[in-house]
Amino acid sequence: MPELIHYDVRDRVAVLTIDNPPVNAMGPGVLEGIEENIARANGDADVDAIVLIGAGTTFIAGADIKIFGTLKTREQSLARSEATHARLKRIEDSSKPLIAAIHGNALGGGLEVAMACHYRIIAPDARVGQPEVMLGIIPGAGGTQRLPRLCGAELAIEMCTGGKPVSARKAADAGIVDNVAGPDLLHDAVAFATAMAMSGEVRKTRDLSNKIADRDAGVAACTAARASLAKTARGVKAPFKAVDAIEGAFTLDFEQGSARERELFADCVTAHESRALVHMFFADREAAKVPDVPRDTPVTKIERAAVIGAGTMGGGIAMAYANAGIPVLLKDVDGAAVARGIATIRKNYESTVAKGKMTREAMDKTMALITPTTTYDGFDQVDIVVEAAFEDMNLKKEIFADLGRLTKVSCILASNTSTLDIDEFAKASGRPGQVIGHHFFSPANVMKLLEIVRGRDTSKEAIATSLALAKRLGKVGVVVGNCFAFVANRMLAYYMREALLLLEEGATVPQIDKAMTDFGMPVGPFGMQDIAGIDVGWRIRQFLKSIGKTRAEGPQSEVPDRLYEMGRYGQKTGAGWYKYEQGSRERIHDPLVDEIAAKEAARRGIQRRAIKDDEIIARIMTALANEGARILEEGYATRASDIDAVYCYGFGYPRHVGGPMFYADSVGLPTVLEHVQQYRAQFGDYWKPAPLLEQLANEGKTFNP
Ligand code: T1G
Repeated sequence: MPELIHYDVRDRVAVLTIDNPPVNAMGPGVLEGIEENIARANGDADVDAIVLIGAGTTFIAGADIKIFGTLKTREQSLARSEATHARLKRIEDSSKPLIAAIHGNALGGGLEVAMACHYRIIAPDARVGQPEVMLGIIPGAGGTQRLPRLCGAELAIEMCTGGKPVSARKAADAGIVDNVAGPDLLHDAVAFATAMAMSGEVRKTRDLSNKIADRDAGVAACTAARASLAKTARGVKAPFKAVDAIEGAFTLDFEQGSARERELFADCVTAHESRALVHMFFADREAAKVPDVPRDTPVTKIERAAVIGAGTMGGGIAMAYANAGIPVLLKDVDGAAVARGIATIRKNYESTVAKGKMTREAMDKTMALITPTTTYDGFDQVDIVVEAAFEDMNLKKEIFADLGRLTKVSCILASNTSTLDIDEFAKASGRPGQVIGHHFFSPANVMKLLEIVRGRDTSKEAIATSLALAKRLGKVGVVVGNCFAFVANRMLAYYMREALLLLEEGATVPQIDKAMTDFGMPVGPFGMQDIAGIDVGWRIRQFLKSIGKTRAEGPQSEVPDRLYEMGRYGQKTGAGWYKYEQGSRERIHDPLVDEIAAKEAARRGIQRRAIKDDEIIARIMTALANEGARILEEGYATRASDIDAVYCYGFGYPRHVGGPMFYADSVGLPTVLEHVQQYRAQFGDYWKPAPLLEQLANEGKTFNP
C-alpha cells in the first residue's frame, strides 16, 4: 500500500501531504491516514501547528466516487457517513492549530475536510465547491452544517444546489477561507500556521454561530430556494435534499443537523438519480479513451481554424472556436452569404450580452477572432478545417479535393456531415488519414456533444487531436464508427419512428411530447422538429430516397410529408406539428394534425386506439435500446456509456436518467427483450431483437458492465 499521507516537519509545523493520484480522492485509507498523522503531530513535541496539503495538481477532489456503487442500502450508507462524521470531529478536535492549504480544487469531501480544519489558506487560482448534486447526492461529510456556519445561508445554498465551484477570491470574501496565498502556498501556509500557534487559538467550525444565528432568515432563504428550484430542477431531487439539510443548520444543533444530513444523503445515494449521474460522470471520462488510440498518441496543436459554410451550423461552429480563443476563418460562397452568417453570430452574442452572461468588451474580443472570407486565402495556415456545407455528396467531394490541395499536410480535415459516408469524400481529399467527422449539434456553440466519426483510414493522431480539441471547445467528444447516420442520428431515427407510429395509432402530438418531457427530455420529438424545421427533415428524406435508404427499418409515417406539402415547416412558418401565434414560440395543439394522422392511419389500415403514456415511453425507449444494441454489436460504438453520452449531450436526454442504454439496464434487459418480442408480435418483424440484447438478457447481464 503506497504511503497516502507524507509527514514532514518544517519550522515546527507538521506538513501532512495527501498523495493519492490523480486527484487525491478520499479513497480507502486517505481520511484514516489524515487522522492518524494529525494525532501523531499532536503528540509530536517538535510540532506547534499542522498544515494539510495535497500532492500533485490539487487538494482533495472529494470522496472516491467509485465507492458509491458499493452503498446498496440506506443502512450501509448511514454506517459509512456516521464513521466519517465522527472521524472529522476528531480531526476538528486537534489541540494544535490545523490549517488546510488548498491548491487546484477542494471539492465535495475535500472542502468538507478543509472546513473541519481550524483555518484555510488558498492559492489564488484554486477553487472550492460542493458539486455533489451533479452526482445526485448532497454533501455527506458535514458540509451542509459547516459551510453555512462559514458563509451563511445564501452562498451555502447556491454552492450545494448548483454544484458550481467558487473562486479563491469569492471564498475568501465569503469567509469560507481565511487567506489567499501568494505564489508559494506551502510557504505561506507554514507562516500562517506558525502565527496561529503563537496565538494558540484553535477555531472549530462546528462551534461557529454568528452566520447561522438568524434562524428565520435561514429558513426563509431555504423556502425561497425551494421555490426557485421548483422552476429549474426538471425532475432532479438532490438539490431539494441539500436545501433540507442546510435548513437543519439553522433549526437544529450541530449533532441533530448532521444526523439529518446523513439521513438525506442515504436517501440520495441509493436512488436511481445518483446511480445515473455517477454513471454519466464516468461515461464522460471513458468516452475519451479509445482502445486502439493510446493516451500518448501525438496530437496536433490547434492554433488556427477555418469553417466552410456560414449557415446555422457553420456559424455556431465558428462561435465554438472563437469562444475557446481560437482564431477562425469563416468561408462561404459569396459576400452576402458570409454577411448573413456574421449577422446571425453577432445577434447571438448580442443576446448573450443582453442576458448579462458576457460583457460587450468580451463580445468584441471574441467576434474579432472570426474572419469572414469568400476565398481559400489563409487556408494554408490553419491546423483544422471544419466543412459545414450543404448535405450533398458531390459538393463535399469538391470541397475536400480543394482542401487536400490547399491546406498543409498536418491539417485536420473535418466534416460536420450528420449522415454522409466519410470515406467517400476522404478519398477525394487525397489525404484520408486526416479526414474525420466532427458532427456538432444545433446550436453548435451550445450543445456539448461532438460526435467524432472515424473513417476507414482516419489516423490515430487525427482521432487523438479531435478528442483533445473537444475538451478545449468545452465539448464531450465521443468517437463512433462510420455507419449510416453514425450513432446519434441513427438512434434518433428509431426514436422518431415510434413517435410517428404512436401518433398514427391514436396518441396526440401534445400527449407524446408531454410524456417525453415528463420523462425528462428538454423538448418532445414534435416540438424538436418544429424548432429544427420540418422542411429540413423532408429534404433529408428526399436525399435518402434518392440513394435508396430510409432512416429506420420498419414503416415510415408520411404525416411529416403531408405537413411539408402544406408549407407547415414549424416555428419558422407559424405552423408545423403545433401552431404558433405571431411572434410567439408557445406550442398550441392543432387538431388538424390529428386529422391528418387519422387519415394516414386509415390509408395504412391502422386501427386507432387510446394510448397510455407508459406505452409511449416504453415503445420509444425500447426502440432506442434495441438499436443501441445493434450499434454496439456492429462495433460502431466502443461501449454502451458512449451511446448514453451521445444521447445526453446531443439531444438533452436527462443525465439523471443515465442515457438510453443505462435506462434499459435499470428497467432490466429481460424486460426490454420481452417488450421487443411483444411489439414484434403486435407490429411486425421490423421489431426483431438485436442479438446482443438477447444474449445479455439471457445471461442476466447489462449493457453497461
Ligand atoms: N473519485 C474518483 N475518481 C475521480 C474523482 C473522484 N472524486 N475525481 C476525478 N476522478 C478521476 C477521473 O475519473 C479520471 O480518471 C481522473 O480522476 C482525472 O479526472 C463526502 C460524497 C477534480 C475537477 O464531484 O470534477 O465528495 O479517467 O479527467 O479534467 O460529501 O475530476 O483518468 O481514469 O476529470 O483535470 C465530489 C469530481 C465527490 C469532483 C479534475 N467531487 N471530479 O478534472 O480530470 S462526492 C466531485 C472532478 C463527495 C462528500 C461527497 C474533476 C476535477 P481517469 P478528470 P480534470
